[in-house]
Amino acid sequence: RPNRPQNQSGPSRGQNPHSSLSLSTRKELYERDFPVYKQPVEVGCFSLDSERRFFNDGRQMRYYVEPDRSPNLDLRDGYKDRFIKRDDSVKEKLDHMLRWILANRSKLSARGATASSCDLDIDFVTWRGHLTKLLTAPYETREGWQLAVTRFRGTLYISEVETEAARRDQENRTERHEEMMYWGYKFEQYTCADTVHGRPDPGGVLNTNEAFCTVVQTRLADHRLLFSGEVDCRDKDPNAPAAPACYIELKTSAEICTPKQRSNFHRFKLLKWWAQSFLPGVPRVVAGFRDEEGVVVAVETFPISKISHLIKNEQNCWKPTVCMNFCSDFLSFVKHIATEDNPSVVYLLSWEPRRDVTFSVHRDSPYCFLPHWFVEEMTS
Ligand code: 0WD
Ligand code: CA
Repeated sequence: RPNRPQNQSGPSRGQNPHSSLSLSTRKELYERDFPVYKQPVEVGCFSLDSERRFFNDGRQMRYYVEPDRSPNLDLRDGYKDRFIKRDDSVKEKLDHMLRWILANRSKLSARGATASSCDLDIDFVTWRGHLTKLLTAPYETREGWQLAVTRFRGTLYISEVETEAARRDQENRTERHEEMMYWGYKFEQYTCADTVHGRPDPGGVLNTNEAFCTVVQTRLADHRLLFSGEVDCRDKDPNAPAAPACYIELKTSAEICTPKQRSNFHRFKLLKWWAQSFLPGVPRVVAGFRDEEGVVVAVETFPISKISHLIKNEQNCWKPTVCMNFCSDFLSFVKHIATEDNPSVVYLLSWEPRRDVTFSVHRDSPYCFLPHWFVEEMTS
């Protein structure tokens, strides 16, 4: 099937929005009622240890410990001598999620534990981070993306492919930028304990191989979704609500000193924070505001449900409904084009800012991402 992008800009009311071979990201097209988004339900979790080994349990879960009022946390501490960085040249694709699916298959199939080999009761499997990119696309002006899609036994699997531009950026990172990427993890170390009554250990070695991920199930319009996202920590109060409502997302951001900085924070950063946590139903973000030297000088909690009110005073600001409607229409577009059920076929959806989403089809190519161990076990 040819990749034949059209100039036509769909979707719009009153016509089939997915009749063309491309999809517009223009925000005006998605300003309609908020689509149905079911409360995400945690169906499981998994952990990756200091050597990036998978465990089908919550052993890497951490507990939030609130820092002092005027904290003065030095985020540069330990960068040179107590930091083990995950090898990001290893592309893990969906592998950890697929392992989780195999270990928990009976929870997911329509017939439950009675049939181990039947199909999953799910339309889409992906990482939360990929969905975040879809939600923010109508407002993104800098970075494009490529998403590989494979239909296998009725379920559509979505896995990101690194763009050329992203690979170049990664190779050309400055030493300052490398160090600033460490700051976010360091803030986690200052605010998270390994046990419910424990204390954070800022003197320990920081290892970014370690991760705790939640797996949630939900529905967006008529799309049944299963996705996983990394969770920083949880509320340690024994009376806290069940997951995902007890989870807390941690962020660092430059301190805000001018009205211009505040406006940019609302228009760009809060969009990303909202999209990332709204998807899995994580109710709050705890932000550490740091100075130019990497010292956290203030800590503030942002309830996700209040973010859309906070931004209402900004001129031509982002709207949650546009994000969700675009995502929903994107998933409909994927269902429409990715028709061949075959683990060795990849539909590659590509997008650059100010362009439409287009696609190409690849058979037995390096884009294939469903591993043999997954295909075989799902088929047997
Ligand atoms: O392209 C990706 N996002 C991939 C992610 C490709 C292959 C694997 N992964 C997995 C890893 O297993 C990781 O544990 O990503 C998991 C996190 O997935 P996510 O929650 O869907 O990703 P996202 O929402 O983009 O990021 C959440 C956190 C980040 O925290 P901040 O506060 O900076 O948003 O996960 C970390 C990062 O700390 N993170 C990653 N960790 C490992 N590999 C990656 C990555 N590629 N991207 C972000
Ligand atoms: Ca975080």
